[in-house]
Amino acid sequence: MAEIRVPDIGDVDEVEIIEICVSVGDQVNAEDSIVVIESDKASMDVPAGRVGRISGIEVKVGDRVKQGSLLAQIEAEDVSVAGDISKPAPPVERVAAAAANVVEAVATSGVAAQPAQAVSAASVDVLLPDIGDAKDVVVIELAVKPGDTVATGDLLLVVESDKASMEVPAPSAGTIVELFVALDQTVNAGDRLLTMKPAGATVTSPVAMAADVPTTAPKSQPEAKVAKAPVVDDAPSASAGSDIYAGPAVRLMARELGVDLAQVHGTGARGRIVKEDVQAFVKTRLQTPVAKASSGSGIPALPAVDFSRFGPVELEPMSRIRRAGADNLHRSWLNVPHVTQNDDADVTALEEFRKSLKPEAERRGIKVTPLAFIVRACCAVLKAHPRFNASLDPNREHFILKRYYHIGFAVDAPDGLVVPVIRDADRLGIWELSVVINELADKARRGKLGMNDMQGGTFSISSLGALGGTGFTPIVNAPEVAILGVCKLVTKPQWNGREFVPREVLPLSLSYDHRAINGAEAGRFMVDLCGVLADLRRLIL
Ligand code: CAO
Repeated sequence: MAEIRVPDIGDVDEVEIIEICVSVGDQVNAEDSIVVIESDKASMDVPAGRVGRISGIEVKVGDRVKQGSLLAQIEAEDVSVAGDISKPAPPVERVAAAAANVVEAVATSGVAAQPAQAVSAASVDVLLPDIGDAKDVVVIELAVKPGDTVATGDLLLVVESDKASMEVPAPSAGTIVELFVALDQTVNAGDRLLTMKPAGATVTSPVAMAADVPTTAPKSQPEAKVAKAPVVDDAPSASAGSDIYAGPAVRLMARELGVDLAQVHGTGARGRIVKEDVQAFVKTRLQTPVAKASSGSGIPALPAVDFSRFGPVELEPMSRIRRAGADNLHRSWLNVPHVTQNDDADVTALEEFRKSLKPEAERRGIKVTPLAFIVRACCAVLKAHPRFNASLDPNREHFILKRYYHIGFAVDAPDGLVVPVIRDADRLGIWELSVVINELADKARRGKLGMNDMQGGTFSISSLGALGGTGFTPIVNAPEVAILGVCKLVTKPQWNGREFVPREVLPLSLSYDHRAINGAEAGRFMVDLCGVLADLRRLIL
């Protein structure tokens, strides 16, 4: 039996118990919150500190407690790492003061502060690095466990967003002390993933770390940094942009259930959102009659049909990427007024030229398809028509014209449609473009695209040219404003004024956001694009 006591609370005399997160008999993990305490500056989750079963709770909501006060008892199972949780962490004046400053900085500026220096610096926390604009990525692979030794760069774990997966490597050689994440758990940039002891340091008890003074986790550190639990949650008066008053445990629960905490009414002290509020919110939503539910856009939902009444059916699971793709496409389709403009480009000369490159391409080991030429031509035409290489600002007051040309192209990968991005495509020649397209398509098909491979696109191309078709309506890859669909080139008779002559014709379908682009502008864009594809010499004009 071990005791859980109030850890070092810096220079604060007393704190209030504002939430009790467990009941007697609950099985808990080391990082699970037992209670939430609050001073006049910040609130703080007190973690269990080890794996075990809660055998007693000694406080109730509203109690005022001091550092070292008994909170709960636990029948601990975890005896692998030394540490006595019955003792509060020794007060450390210097760090307590630093931590108080951090809390103050968060409360006044709303900007995440760097953590104070660690007291017991033998262990370091590895945080999830910057993951671009992805949110709530899922841990899909854990490559290490406590006790494992790793070298710098060894794989620690793999996370996956809607679009891509990313490997998190060891920032230094050392020994894994404790994991704070599990498979399928959702994490965000700055979240603590694990603690490791760098080679040459002595092991620190995870419990001792959990009793360290509060601080904030950095939001987007590219590499692992020292940080300590428990994590401070902003007080109600804290930063703009963090109006939600809830502790980490409640936030985790909300993330797992897909609940937007902004919509949840808090019934805890001073309006704090507690677990019961999240549960009540979910219950209410589930009880909303399906027939009355809408898709969120005022569109009546389709009725659920039991198809097995009409014949045998089989359920085939949709991959995560396919589900996410479906959501993105639906969102774009509902938000963007689409218009599609079709045209044919005469690519007879282009095809002659491309075919003439074949021997050299073979020598170089490069496959050159029409796509590289289309990307190159699009860059030239986008420069002449900057609104096609733009986004609308959310207030609809400006076009955000992008002076870089990152061209996304749809790849039909086994797990679903993905759109890798060719960076600065306007600076690449046909050989380079062909290599990059092949590499990205290959990575996409093997499910190896990283977050960076998929971000920052300014215009997209969806080529079904190898398959067929004479035209289709590609869906704009919002927040981009236009996408070019490409179908199979065919030989067609063209009247040259005297006779019909065979020409190689490439069907193109440009879908665009009609809020950003007028029909006449789209018409001019297509005329110019067809002009460049018909005569590549225009690229050097
Ligand atoms: N017309 C006729 N033939 C074409 C063509 C076109 N428009 N585009 C490509 N081809 C030919 C290529 O030249 C190649 O022929 P060879 O094998 O004789 O050299 C063959 O078709 C196969 O090309 P590819 O598909 O390997 O290469 P690509 O550069 O044309 O396209 C990629 C690469 C990744 C875009 C493509 O493989 C792909 O995945 N397309 C599907 C995109 C998709 O799903 N879009 C729908 C998204 S929903 O809007």
